[in-house]
Amino acid sequence: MDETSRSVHLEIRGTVAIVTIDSPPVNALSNAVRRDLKAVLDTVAGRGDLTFLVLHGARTSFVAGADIREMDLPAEAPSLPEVVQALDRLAIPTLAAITGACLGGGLEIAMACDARIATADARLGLPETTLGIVPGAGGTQRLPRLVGPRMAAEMIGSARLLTGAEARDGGLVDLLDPSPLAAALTYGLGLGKRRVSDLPCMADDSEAFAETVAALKARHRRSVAATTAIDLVVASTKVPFEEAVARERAAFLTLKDSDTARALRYAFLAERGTGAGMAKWDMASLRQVGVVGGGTMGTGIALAFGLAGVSTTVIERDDASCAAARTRFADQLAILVGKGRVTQVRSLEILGATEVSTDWQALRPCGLVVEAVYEDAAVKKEALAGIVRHITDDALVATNTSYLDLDALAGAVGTPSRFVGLHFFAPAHVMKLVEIVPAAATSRGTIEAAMAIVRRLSKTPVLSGNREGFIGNRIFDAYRRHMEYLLEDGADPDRIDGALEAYGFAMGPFAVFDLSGLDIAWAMRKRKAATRDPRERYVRIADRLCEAGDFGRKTGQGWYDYSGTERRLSARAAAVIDEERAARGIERRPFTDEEIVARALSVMANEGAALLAEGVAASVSDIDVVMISGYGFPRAKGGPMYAADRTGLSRVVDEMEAAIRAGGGVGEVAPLLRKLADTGEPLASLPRRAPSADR
Ligand code: T1G
Repeated sequence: MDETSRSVHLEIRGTVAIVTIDSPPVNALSNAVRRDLKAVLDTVAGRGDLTFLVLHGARTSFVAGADIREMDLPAEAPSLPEVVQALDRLAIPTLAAITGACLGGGLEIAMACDARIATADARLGLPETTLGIVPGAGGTQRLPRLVGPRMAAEMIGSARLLTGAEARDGGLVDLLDPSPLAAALTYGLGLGKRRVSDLPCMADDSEAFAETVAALKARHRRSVAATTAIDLVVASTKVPFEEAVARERAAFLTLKDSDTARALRYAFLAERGTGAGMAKWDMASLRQVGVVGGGTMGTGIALAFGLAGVSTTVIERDDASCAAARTRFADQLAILVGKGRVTQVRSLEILGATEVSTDWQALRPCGLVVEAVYEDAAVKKEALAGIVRHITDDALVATNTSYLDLDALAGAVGTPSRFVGLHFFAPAHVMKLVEIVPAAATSRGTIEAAMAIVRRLSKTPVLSGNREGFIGNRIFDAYRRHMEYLLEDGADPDRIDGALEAYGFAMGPFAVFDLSGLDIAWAMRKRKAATRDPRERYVRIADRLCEAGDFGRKTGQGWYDYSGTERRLSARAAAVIDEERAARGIERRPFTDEEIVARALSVMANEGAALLAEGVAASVSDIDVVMISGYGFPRAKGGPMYAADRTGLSRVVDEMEAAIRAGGGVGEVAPLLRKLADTGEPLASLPRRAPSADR
């Protein structure tokens, strides 16, 4: 007997019901899947001849959770709790056979079964809080009944995923098997009913539990979703199942429609949409990668490949530089081991797969070579010319650069169609963002390969036109300038940083300058001094700090003084700020947090609109991804373009006009921004297009 619906199949094999969820790419619980699954469960419930049911996912995933693409739309019946309830109430034993992702609503379904069999490398967890919501179909109540409230609070509060093996150790999975479906069919006959919802709540009055809860809530105090979820797990130790599930559902429904949850869903999809329309590239040719230059960036890039399981060869100029590169690489890896991000065994494998050498012949087997020498066009050209002499004709060549002109470098690569810019952010093995910058001659195939390779590194690739600053640094530079105007006009660095950090930035701009080194931007300003618009307001404070040798953290002092435990405005910075205000006859005025944030956001959105009009950025969402994944913009606010749409573009334009006045009248409101503000259309209405900017 075989009943088939579109996204969920029911096969009756003898007396066993095999239910297959089949909805590419990851079996998310869309309206259609919920409807079809409920129909199948109703069919099963109506039959008296079945002995047990096995639920599994087609292809590589079990179920990746609720369908994030549908969560902004009105919910359609049946709801996930209704589906979960139908599964929970079946009279026959039920088993979940789990491979791949079993996340969110997927795990809630698996926990509504009587037993779970998984592969050792399956991924199980409730990551809802990363989307600004709490589990909405019993997850906060069933998980603590299986793994205990302490572990459940930690898993849900921190959105921690477990491997199948860890889940078995924790009690979430009953059995590991490389073929869970086959195992389920074998073991199902002996299985009795064991509804998780019928298990008693595990009261826990221990001090350890109270401490865990308090520590978790403190750690996640900025996330309403996380603190609410932790409270719901605590409720599981005290409140009957039905009542607690009703509370959970109410919290889920409220949070689902919050601004934060909407922004986080947008960010999730924006990050995955950066390569929209690009063909898939076959990674098979990428068994080995070369990196020329074993400095901080080069070793970081090599480590990023090592972490992704790709062997690398790092080329340095002499034995001493090789030794230094090896030490740098090993030190960065050791930090990851220390933090528990990489096991000792894995770190030895990575070290074994990384060669550091002076022999350029070693680049021969590489499918890609990344040039990561000093950021200077002449030095880079020489390195690129050296690379092409030693590689095969089909190998790709990349340059790691943050501002150089790709077309100027492309001449050094004999066949520039295989050449592309990759702008990694430091530390390259940690930061998610990589800007992909084609030269005019770069082929589409090379761009597609670069996008795929960066994804393989579990990073987020964003395509940028070849224009000074690419996407991120162009926006950051405008942001820096305008924050310096606010500074000179009266808002001290700690005021500005405090306002932006309260908004959600990982770090305010002045703290970022101190971290990356004031000398870097100083050198850039000197380089550009000759071409700067003489009418542009120029704030000299940072230059004066540099002249005094204060480069930020690396010299112990910059905008802030790092001699104590707390961040304190440096005495020199305070004095220079006062002197410069006085020298320019500026009457200091106060700024509210709202004014500071509004200024920062409008400047970013304005520069973003200019980048779109110039064809440097392909889409509004790409710009948001750059700022979130490379510049610490709060994910929960969706990015500067998303935030501008929420604010309303007319207000953003008004604020930008004020910013331009503060900058001495230089610059303009991006015409695209003004046009949209006039017509009332949002930035989000702009279509994606291919970036095409030439210098
Ligand atoms: N909904 C819709 N699409 C999804 C999706 C989802 N949940 N998960 C993945 N996709 C799409 C993604 O957009 C991409 O599409 C493709 O799948 C591959 O994803 C009630 C409410 C599953 C580990 O938070 O963590 O359940 O670009 O590029 O690196 O309590 O995606 O190919 O068109 O990321 O192999 C909770 C989110 C939901 C899981 C796969 N679930 N997903 O990673 O590929 S809330 C999650 C992931 C919930 C209930 C609540 C990962 C992955 P396209 P990918 P990957």
